[in-house]
Amino acid sequence: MIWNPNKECMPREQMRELQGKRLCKLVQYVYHNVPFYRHKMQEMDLTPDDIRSIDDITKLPFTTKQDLRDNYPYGLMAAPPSEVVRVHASSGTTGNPTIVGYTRRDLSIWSEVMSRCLSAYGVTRDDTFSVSYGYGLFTGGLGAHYGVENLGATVIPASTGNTEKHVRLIRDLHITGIACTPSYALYLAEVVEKMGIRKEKLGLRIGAFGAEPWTENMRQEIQNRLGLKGYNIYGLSEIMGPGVSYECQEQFGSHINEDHFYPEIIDPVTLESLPYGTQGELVFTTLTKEGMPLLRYRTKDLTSLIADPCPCGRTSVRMTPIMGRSDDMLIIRGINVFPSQVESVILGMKEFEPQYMLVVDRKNNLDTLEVQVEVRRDFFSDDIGSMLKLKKTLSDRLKSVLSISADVKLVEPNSITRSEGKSKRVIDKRVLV
Ligand code: ADP
Ligand code: K
Ligand code: ZN
Repeated sequence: MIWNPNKECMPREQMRELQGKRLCKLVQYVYHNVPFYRHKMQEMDLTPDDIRSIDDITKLPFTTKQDLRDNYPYGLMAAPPSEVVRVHASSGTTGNPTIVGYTRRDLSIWSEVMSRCLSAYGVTRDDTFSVSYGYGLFTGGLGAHYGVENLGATVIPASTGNTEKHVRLIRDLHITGIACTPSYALYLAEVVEKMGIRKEKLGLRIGAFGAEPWTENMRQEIQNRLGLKGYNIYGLSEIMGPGVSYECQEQFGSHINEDHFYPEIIDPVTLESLPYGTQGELVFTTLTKEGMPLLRYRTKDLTSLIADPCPCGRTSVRMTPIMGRSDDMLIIRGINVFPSQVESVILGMKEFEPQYMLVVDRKNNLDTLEVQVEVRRDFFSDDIGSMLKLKKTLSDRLKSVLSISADVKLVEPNSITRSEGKSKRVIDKRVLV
């Protein structure tokens, strides 16, 4: 059940020492290989020799998503191109997408940490595991895929889509585990029910759910309907991808693979470090990454850390479920959506007023996005044909920018509430209890 007891159950003092050693090495490495960090440290009057233990980490500069965008595509890469063997990207916004690169060693560490997660869930070499995160630039698919292989279970690279076929495969190939977003798991449950297949006939045992926030109620719902046990998996492309942290059988917080990803909690406004137990913004330093190592990367994810030892025997720090993001990003069906992306599309079309509203909901257990937009008076008409055409044009453009479909609702001029202070562009009806 514990993939690497040496690391996962390491005494705290020893872990701090290991982290300190790795941090010193990391700081030397980025100082000499990433001009961005060298300049930042020089501005702060820091040299690599000022970092002697893990406690010195608070002296180091933060890294933000904006820094990654400003250095698009490869500006923060520390390894030479000849050493980089894989590239992934985080879903882009109006600006540049975030590109991350991996060396061979990075990929093997990624598989290692993924195997730790899967073992904690109870996956063994006898399991057949379906990876139903999207394969592609997104880290979810390939990240989980190689973790399953590394553990020695059989991987079924199902990806997303074609859900009925997937359900038949689950039944026919005796698939016992599945990695996907919680939304997809619920959708899958519906399709199973529609196909008239009893969950007992499916034989699913373990679910690795993540890539978007989900609640305890959601867990119960999925478990009841699919007849499996659902475990949290957390990660982000900038740090590695899935496998940064994982739930054990206790399911009380997610264990962080802290020999590779050092966690801190800060106040997102003052940037001060916060003690264990306090809610704030999660920050990670990649202690061992070679391709694109990051110092104190601000995730914008809001959580708190638990340092007490876990009854499972692992000694690593745990993070509580993500409460939300410190910015306005929406996660719809596991895909990041920024209101500004929608805005850029709408403002790029002359037919519309710059007045819009995003209504996010959950229907039939799948996230839905409705984009309401005001048609300019001179374009508004009773001719249904022309309105339908306009609606389709906008839908298509939104789809290509957001990579998910939005339901467009054209409304009359002046029908969306104006605001006098900060505008509210999002109504999120998904109740997260
Ligand atoms: P993209 O940016 O392309 O969507 P990422 O995988 O980098 O891909 O997205 C990472 C973000 O997804 C995290 O910062 C977090 O906000 C969210 N996330 C991932 N896993 C979880 C989880 N288990 N619970 C809540 N949020 C999660
Ligand atoms: K290469
Ligand atoms: Zn535990």
